[in-house]
Amino acid sequence: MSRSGITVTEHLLRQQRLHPLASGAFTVLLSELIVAAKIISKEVRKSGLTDILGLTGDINVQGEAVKKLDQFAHAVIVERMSHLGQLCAMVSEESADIIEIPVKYKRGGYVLVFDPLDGSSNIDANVNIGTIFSILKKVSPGEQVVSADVLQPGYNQVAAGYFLYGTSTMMVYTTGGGLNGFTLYPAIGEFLLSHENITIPEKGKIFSVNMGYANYWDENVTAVMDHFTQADPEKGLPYSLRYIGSLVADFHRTLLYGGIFMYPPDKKDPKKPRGKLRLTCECAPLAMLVKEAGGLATDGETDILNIEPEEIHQRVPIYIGSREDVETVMGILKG
Ligand code: AHM
Ligand code: MG
Repeated sequence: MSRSGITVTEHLLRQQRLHPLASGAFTVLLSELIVAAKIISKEVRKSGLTDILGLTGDINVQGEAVKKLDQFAHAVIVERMSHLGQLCAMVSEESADIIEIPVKYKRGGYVLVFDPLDGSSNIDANVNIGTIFSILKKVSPGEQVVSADVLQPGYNQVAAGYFLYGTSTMMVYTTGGGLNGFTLYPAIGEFLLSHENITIPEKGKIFSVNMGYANYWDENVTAVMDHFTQADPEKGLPYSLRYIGSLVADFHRTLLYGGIFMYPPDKKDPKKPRGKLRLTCECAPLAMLVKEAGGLATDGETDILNIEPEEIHQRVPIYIGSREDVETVMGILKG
């Protein structure tokens, strides 16, 4: 039993005690990730005041402009997590290749997959951004890291979550036994339990999608949006449209208020025919969270958690949120 206001460390230790064989390695890993997020949060908070804001002039592996804070967040996480002894490898949205733990450090049995600063195109406008993470257990024997250790389907995740740098800094995470949210209390530097056992409403009143791409969608995707914009008050339609353009923030609102977030496939960029969002560091962790909350996530055909990744930066369409809304969309997409 939890109690509102307990620290995330106490919460992690309680979760650990529920698994008598747990070594504590996992708790150490998450605790260190929390320290990294506190450092990133502190830097994000002062971003408007320092020279750290702005473009570095570099392009990341996905061909997008990289902001300095993305690189800062990536570096903080890699540095702090490398020498812990609990990880064998990391995958970051900001790195083209798998980051193996250097041989000079002890290697452990977990893999950390993360998007260091999601929504970073919004930094200059002071809009909410966040860090998304997923934790997997190494599946191959021995010390060596093979692609199967990293390319695991979402249902293999042992934990997932995000840190949201918004009006306050929050951590939302699950290890499979429910979904809980913690808010950083800056005066004491601790995350305190503020959202216990989060559940998503069965059906919402908000849809979230980049409507600017309407002319790049297939007919079935257009039919989905026609559904949500219908004038039919008896069916609770139309839905309101909300789109921040920062996945972690759009997802957080969807989790708390209900409704659906969508990034469908579009013909805008021939290099990205399956949408923009990445399976391993964005969609799979959020799919684990929404499932814990009682919602659903699909690429239109397959549950996001059942997709076997073929490469670390693979992109997938996503429809995620309240169960009824996602089921409605799946029905429309089938035609
Ligand atoms: P990023 O990880 O490079 O910041 O890109 C992902 C972001 C998501 O946060 C957001 O949902 C999406 O890009 C918005 O894309 P678009 O501008 O195409 O709507
Ligand atoms: Mg990003």
